[in-house]
Amino acid sequence: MQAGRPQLTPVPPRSSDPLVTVVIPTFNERENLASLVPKVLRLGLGYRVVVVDDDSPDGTGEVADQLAAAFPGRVRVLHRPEKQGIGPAYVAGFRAALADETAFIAEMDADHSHDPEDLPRLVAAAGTHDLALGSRYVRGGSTHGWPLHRRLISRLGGLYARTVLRVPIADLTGGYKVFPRETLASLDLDAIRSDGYGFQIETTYRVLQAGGRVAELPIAFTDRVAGASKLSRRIVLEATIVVWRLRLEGISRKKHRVGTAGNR
Ligand SMILES: Nc1nc2c(ncn2[C@@H]2O[C@H](COP(=O)(O)OP(=O)(O)OP(=O)(O)O)[C@@H](O)[C@H]2O)c(=O)[nH]1
Ligand SMILES: [Mg+2]
Repeated sequence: MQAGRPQLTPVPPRSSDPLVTVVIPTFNERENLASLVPKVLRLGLGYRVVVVDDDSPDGTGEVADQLAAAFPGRVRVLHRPEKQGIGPAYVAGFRAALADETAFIAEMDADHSHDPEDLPRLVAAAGTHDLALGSRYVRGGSTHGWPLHRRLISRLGGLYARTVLRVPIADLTGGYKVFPRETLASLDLDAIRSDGYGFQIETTYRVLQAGGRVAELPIAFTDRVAGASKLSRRIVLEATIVVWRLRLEGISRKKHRVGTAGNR
């Protein structure tokens, strides 16, 4: 494991550092997590990580514990007893993040598809909006390394969700987001039951429904570095149903205010 040199004394962040808690759900991401977490922590002393591991058979949970020991006070690990899906993992991680002092809560995949270097830009946008999305499908955004069928599922899924929900968001299914604390605290996390893509659609949609301003910033998304995909037919099917549940809840009637933060 390359968890970096242990920091013996936790260093309190300077008041100028924004406190950002990055929630990373993991299932069999041993190799990826060991190299990702130090990259996130290097962004600044205000950055913290919460890993939510669902008892990964490959020992990701132990790697996460080693990272927590190597970076005391900056890495927390939630161990859940079994694979329960990315949606419930995020909800558990969000609750843990909100229980601590933090100004922003970020979510990102463990597999290096999301570049930590984009985080400060997303955090800056979240400072002036109610949610900042890392977007593959706005000008300047891109996807690398995905085969045609993955690109099609993603593109068509996004188009479908956007059309049914009538929201002007180019990347509704992406999982790289930064919430200001107040936004996340105001969401009824108990009410969010969806998983996978559905979870990403639902959280963004609920922010819009509450009148929140959402910024979409371009990111370069890269196919996972190591490990296997957890995308399944069930996750795609669930998302197609979630979109209609949200629409039929009648919550699409409110006015949306959407801002773009552009390339900052
Ligand atoms: N805790 C937890 N994490 C999960 C679960 N399913 C997926 N994840 C994690 O959620 C993140 C996104 O999952 P991915 O498998 O990368 O899904 P994807 O990005 O749609 O697909 P690929 O990148 O092609 O594999 C990764 O960090 C996974 O390890 C789960 O059931 N529980
Ligand atoms: Mg991935």
